[in-house]
Amino acid sequence: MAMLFRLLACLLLATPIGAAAHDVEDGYQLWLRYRSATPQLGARIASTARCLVTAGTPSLQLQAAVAELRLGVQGLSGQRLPVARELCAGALVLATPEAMPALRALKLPLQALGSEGYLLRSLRWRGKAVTLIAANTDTGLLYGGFAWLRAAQSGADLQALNQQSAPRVALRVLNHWDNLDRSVERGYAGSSIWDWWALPDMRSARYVDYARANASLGINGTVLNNVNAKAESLTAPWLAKAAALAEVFRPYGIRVYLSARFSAPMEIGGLKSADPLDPAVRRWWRAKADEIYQRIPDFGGFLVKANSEGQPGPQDYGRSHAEGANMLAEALAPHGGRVMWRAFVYSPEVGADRAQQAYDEFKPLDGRFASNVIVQVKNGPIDFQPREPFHPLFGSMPKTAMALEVQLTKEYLGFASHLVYLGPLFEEVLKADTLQQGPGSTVARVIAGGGPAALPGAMAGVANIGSDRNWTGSHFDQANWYAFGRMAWDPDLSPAAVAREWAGQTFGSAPAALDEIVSIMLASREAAVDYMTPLGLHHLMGTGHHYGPAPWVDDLERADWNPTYFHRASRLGIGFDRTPGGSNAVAQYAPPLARQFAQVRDTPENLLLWFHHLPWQHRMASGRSLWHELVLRYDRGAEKVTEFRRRWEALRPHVDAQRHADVAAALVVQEREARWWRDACVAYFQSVNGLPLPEGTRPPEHPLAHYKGLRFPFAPGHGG
Ligand code: BDP
Repeated sequence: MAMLFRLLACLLLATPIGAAAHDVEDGYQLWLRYRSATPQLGARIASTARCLVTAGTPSLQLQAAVAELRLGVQGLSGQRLPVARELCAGALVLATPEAMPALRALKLPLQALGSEGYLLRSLRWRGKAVTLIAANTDTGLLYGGFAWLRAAQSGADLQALNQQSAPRVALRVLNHWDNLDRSVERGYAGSSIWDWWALPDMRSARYVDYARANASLGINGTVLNNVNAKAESLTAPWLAKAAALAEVFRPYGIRVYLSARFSAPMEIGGLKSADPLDPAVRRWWRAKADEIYQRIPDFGGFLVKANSEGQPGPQDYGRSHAEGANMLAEALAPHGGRVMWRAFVYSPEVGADRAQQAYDEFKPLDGRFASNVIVQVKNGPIDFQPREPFHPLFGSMPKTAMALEVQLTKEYLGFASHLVYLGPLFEEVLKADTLQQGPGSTVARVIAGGGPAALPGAMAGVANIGSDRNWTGSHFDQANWYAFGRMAWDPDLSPAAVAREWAGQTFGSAPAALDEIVSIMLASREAAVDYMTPLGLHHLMGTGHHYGPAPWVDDLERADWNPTYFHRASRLGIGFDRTPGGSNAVAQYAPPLARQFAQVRDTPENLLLWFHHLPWQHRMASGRSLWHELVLRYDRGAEKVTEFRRRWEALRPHVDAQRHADVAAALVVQEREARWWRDACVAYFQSVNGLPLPEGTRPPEHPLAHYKGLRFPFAPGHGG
């Protein structure tokens, strides 16, 4: 019996997405469950997918598209989708003009689709009603196939389709912070999905499902290893492992990249230096690039963290970031590879304001980077906080290709257990108008690249994926992977629309339940800001692991690692003065924004204490004092989570039992931790200002000493 049970468990665990695992709702299938909400919907889908017509020699990408459509249609309608050479009524036709020259006669706007875009159109062709999925390349067809499946699942009228879409951002790349021992820096979803030890010989079926999930969103690149990189990842045995993964991902339009350690020529090349101007070092990197491309012909390139948090870099030799990046760019250029050079740096000496340092170092280098270098900038000037203003480098380097880096793994937003949907955070930064090149120079425009210099652009997401059965450690964190991919493809998509798409495919619930799920998701990020760092506060998290609140910490090795450095609370007031009277970080923004942020009354309240140091008695727009407002926000955030928990409970009849229970359990944790955040921060700030709590406010559950005494030596994601 036990044996049988184990056998059954093995079979279930090995079931790929979309296969006959329909009765298991454990989150493994992500948004690719392919189940119809109603038999009517299934029948409608079947009537528009009676046969699948392709032309030409099927490339790997076309084969992947065909396999996915067959899997999807079978799942959604219960009908097989036969592949045919001749048109049938209700055909799905997958075609590029090259493979099917007859397509040209239809005069479709294919030019605008570029090499990855697609077009879906219901039309009559040769007397038959068909659905055309057209693109210029087979990768475009793959994306088009996924778009058709998405339309089918969201109840679109499949007989009147007329969509066309091309990615606005050229490179849409996941960054895995995965170590070679399979631990994951800031990973909260188990260990690395890359079973490095078993690779290259053993290739988990999961790699294919990973690639399918990414391709369904248009993600076209993945950096396999941690930015805090080990040189070993560039040695032959590790390149063989990377090559095996590249082979699995190729049919899905995904290129593999590696994080490169700047000092690798010394560590694995036996050289005495890694100076980017040393000819021997340059030769070494050129040979290394040649070796990589021999194994991985479509290798994407290197991601580099240099001279940041102790990592080696060009400044160790008195060279600039541009000189360092250009050396690697030169090695990759003959093969069409790129360097993603991170701007997350802060100098070894503690300067006036950590928020200013990346701009100070990189802005003067504009125009000095090789054309295949992309400078990768975090969304805000500090570090993936619940809320930051956009990074002032966006728009400030018009001659440089730029990437926006966001963090899907929620290091500063409650790890995997807090339900925090990041769509609104992505939107906030993407839509932020830098005003640097006149009105409308939004961050989205900057990373869309193009312009006279024809720069490429990119968006990178620090992955939240691990070996957990549900991939991301919690069901709702899948939505952050989803939103990253969809919004990198089209930064104009609204977080609400994306949430709805995701929830519809993931839970397949009835519309009323979907409204409720989406509404919780949309409120969740603001709730987290409120219970963690309201009104522009930032970096109040516990030391090292960043788990929970520790606003009192003031004794770290570097002053600018201390929460007290960031909030600057005293008996008199709170906040970081970044106006001309303070650090003058505001001057890094375009003049109208610099002026706006310099004035208390013009600064958005949600960034108030980011830019200003204010007395506790400062009058807020609500008429309340700053102190009262702060406590109120903390209360509001914590109460919101209690409300989410209640609302989720009411959704029980509409969500399958296991996933409902999983989310409910996580919400209990989130509710407890939101209160902990609120109580610890209120207790601490009160100990600093000595003011009474606003009338009717609940006192913290424990004295401050209790919160200060909490230790979490084994918190996840923090290698030490
Ligand atoms: C910080 C993380 C650290 C990363 C660093 C980075 O705490 O683990 O290495 O960002 O982005 O937020 O390089």
